[in-house]
Amino acid sequence: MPRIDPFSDAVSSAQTPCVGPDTSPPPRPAPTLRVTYSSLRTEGALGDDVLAAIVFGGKTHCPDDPRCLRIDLEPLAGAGLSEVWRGAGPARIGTAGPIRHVDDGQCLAGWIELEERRFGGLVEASEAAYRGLLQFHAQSPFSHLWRIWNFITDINEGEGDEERYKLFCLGRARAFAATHATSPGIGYPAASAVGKPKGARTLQVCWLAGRGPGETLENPRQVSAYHYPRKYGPAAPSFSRAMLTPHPMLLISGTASIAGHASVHPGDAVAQLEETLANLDGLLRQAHTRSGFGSARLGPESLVKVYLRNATDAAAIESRLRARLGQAVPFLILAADICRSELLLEIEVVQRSGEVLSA
Ligand code: 3EB
Repeated sequence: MPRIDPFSDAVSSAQTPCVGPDTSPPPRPAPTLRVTYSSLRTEGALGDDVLAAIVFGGKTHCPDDPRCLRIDLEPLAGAGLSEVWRGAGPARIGTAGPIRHVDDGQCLAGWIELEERRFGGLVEASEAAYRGLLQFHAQSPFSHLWRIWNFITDINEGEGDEERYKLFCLGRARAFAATHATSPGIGYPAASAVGKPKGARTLQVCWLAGRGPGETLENPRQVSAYHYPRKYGPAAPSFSRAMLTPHPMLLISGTASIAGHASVHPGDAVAQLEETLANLDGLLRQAHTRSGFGSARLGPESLVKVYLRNATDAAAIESRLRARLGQAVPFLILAADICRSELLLEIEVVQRSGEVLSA
């Protein structure tokens, strides 16, 4: 199979800003995107500033509201907490074919769920989902894709190039390659891609986009995912390590125990946690020194979500993370499979505030 690297000629530097076809300057005042882990009360409506409320697992209450989305990953810590994204309000709700979206005039939350069998397989479903969302955003005022979450059933099933994560990557890369022809220079968003351990083969893709460009960041400790060598699959993963939005808010991609491009500490979840935290530190330092963002550390400004393969590791991971972050920092641990079978966990972070120190 030919290798697909749609941006090999377009993105010469990891710090290339994410620039889409809409070149108008970001509107003033700055958008007020916020995110919290909150308990959604059983009664009462969501506030009109809520863009999206993501409910995890089968037991947590999900209000009957089109802005709510259930993700079938069971919480192992932080049960009952939902991820609530708020904008400037009031939220406007819309659909475009299979895409559901909510915006506040500045930022947009969108999602799409596709049944794989209706597309003939995961490559095709993945390509369809990404073609759909990329085309939607090419015509939308929210032309800058900042952050994408991918939820894939049985992500480690299949051998070699047929492993389902690699099939997903191939479909995604094809869609980016096709769209690249019409939107040169669009940078890869930050992303997470994790496995749903049970349930129907429905590909769920959720995202955040904005009117203004973000700045992509790469991790000095890691090879950029879009430059991973061939042995990890026929198409390298299409994502950036982090996206600094104009708010400013740093959206850090799912980060795992990968040094360079190799998985390290196989079989040892605690060692993988330490390596992952070192990777997160590397990214936060990069955001601080290169872009003047934030305090360069995990702390009260951080919103932390752990995807954990084995529930038996939850207690050890929770206590070490609690010791590292302190009592005040909320975090979620969700039971999920990780894209490489030897990886036991993946952590994503939203670094919410932080001053911009340089202009
Ligand atoms: C990694 O660093 C771990 O394919 O969208 C993390 C975040 C990972 C996003 C994706 C994959 C993705 O390669 C896996």
